[in-house]
Amino acid sequence: MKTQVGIVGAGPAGLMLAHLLHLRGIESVVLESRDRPYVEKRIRAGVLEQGSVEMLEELGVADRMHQLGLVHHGIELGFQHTRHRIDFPTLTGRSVTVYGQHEVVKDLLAAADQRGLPVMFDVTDVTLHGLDTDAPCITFMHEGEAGRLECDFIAGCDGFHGICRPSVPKGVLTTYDRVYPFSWLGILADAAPSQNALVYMNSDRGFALFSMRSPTVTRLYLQCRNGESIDDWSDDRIWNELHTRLQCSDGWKPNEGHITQKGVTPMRSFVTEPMQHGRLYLAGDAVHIVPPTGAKGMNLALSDVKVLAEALSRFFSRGSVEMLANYSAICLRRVWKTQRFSWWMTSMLHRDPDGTEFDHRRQMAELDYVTSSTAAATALAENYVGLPILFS
Ligand code: RFL
Ligand code: PHB
Repeated sequence: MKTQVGIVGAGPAGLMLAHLLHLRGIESVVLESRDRPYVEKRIRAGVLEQGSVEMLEELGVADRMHQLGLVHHGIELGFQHTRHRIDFPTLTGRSVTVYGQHEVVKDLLAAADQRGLPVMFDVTDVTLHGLDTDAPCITFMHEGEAGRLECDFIAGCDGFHGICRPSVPKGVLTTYDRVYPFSWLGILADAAPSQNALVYMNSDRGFALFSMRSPTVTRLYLQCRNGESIDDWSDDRIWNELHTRLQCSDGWKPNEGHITQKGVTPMRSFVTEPMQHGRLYLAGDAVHIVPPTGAKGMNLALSDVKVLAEALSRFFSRGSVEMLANYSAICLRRVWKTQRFSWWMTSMLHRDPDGTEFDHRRQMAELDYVTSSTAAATALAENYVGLPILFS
């Protein structure tokens, strides 16, 4: 098999790249290790920056998102039992859309079917070859047969646990990371959201987040200890803890409902540089991870592939290698600003188990500042709705 771009991974990054390339007349094949139902049901991110929404619109795959997505014009920051609104349109003229990542993936896959874009599921033993040459290739197993995909370029969109980043020879990449001393316990509940704004709450017992997926489904998160077992969290314990942490002096609280999904996610900040080696270009979680507090992971994955698609298009249409050579440097400017924002939100809102009363008082001062100064609130809002995607 031959194609122009071999894409490893059918997450948001890999699928979006396949569509962006198709729009530019460039062929690709996507290889995915999981089966399609698993990929379409994997519950993860929920917030789309306006730039991500515009990307889906540009691709003509935004109909379901416009129908089912919830446009949010702000978020609330809570501390000392009071919620404070950060209003995005007033501060930035932009907004975000709450729409599940698995819905985005479903929409991209449905459109790939319609447009005849090849996506192969259940592929195993994916191995990269010839990254230092002009003719790299990917070997794999599919339905019991050995496959070989010859390509001009390989896009490594296979997430944090993928094989693309580890395929780069030792000594080429440098990793910068931070592991946080806490995790998130997340639930989905069949309960109508009790208000339409997300609430990021700093409470004495740790962080809590009120979010949603639809008019009938609430998404909630609690800061918990690293290594915590989900078996130790009965539904009653989860609701009690949520009510205690989210308790507000105006009486607001989330509605309870049947918990349909729960899990624990560790938190880390992670960047590998450069984002490219030879003819392998890494994008999304394959090359950087942000803690979820800023709602940035999927959006950052999408902005990487937007840059990559443009760079590949300049190569295939006019033989220009300049943007491809600068791919990593271009992306890293936005990646590091997004890392900074996600780290900052995380540090401002969580209770550090090793923190002191000094740290706590500094956090309260920071929240007071962000919610009372237009300059500080604008800085938060412009990062949350998404910084511009840079092309140079
Ligand atoms: P993905 O989504 O991990 O997709 C990678 C794909 O590659 C496949 N794969 C392989 N395929 C072939 N061969 C191999 N050897 C392979 N190894 C792996 C995998 O099966 C998978 O299909 O990476 P991508 O595309 O870079 O997308 C990144 C996002 O998924 C991630 O950043 C977000 O989910 C992070 N995130 C959030 N991001 C946001 O923008 N907004 C949010 O509100 C938000 N909330 C979250 C989040 C992530 C969370 N968890 C569970 C980590 C909330 C949570 C709780
Ligand atoms: C979610 O709804 O899953 C969600 C929302 C905001 C975040 C993280 C996750 O910051």
